[in-house]
Amino acid sequence: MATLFEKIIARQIPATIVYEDDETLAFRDIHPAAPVHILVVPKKPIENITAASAEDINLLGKCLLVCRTVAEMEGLTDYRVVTNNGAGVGQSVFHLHFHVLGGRSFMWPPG
Ligand code: DGP
Repeated sequence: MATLFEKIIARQIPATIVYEDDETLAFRDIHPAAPVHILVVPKKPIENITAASAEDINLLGKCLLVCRTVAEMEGLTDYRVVTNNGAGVGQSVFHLHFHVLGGRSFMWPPG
């Protein structure tokens, strides 16, 4: 069954899309945890980092550079990039995504 993010990629569910190219999509998180909270996803349906394979190496790098692109588009110089890998650490949508968070200060380590 298609995940929520596959449906957003396919335009079956609306989202506020801020960036798209042939391999990735970036859209605003519906429950923002910061003034800027954007999700960067590969269009390829990879569940998470654990499920990625060696052939995904360029795509994973591309996703990180898209995180930088959207952060720059939002005027951020300092920002956090997070991926939750597995339900035990908070992954709720099983389509790989990178949270780009900014516009406020953050604690380290995260709670
Ligand atoms: P995670 O918990 O790491 O799997 O993050 C999933 C994120 O997806 C969470 O921050 C909320 C966001 N989200 C859930 N449903 C929707 C939706 O329908 N639209 C958008 N734009 N974001 C969603």
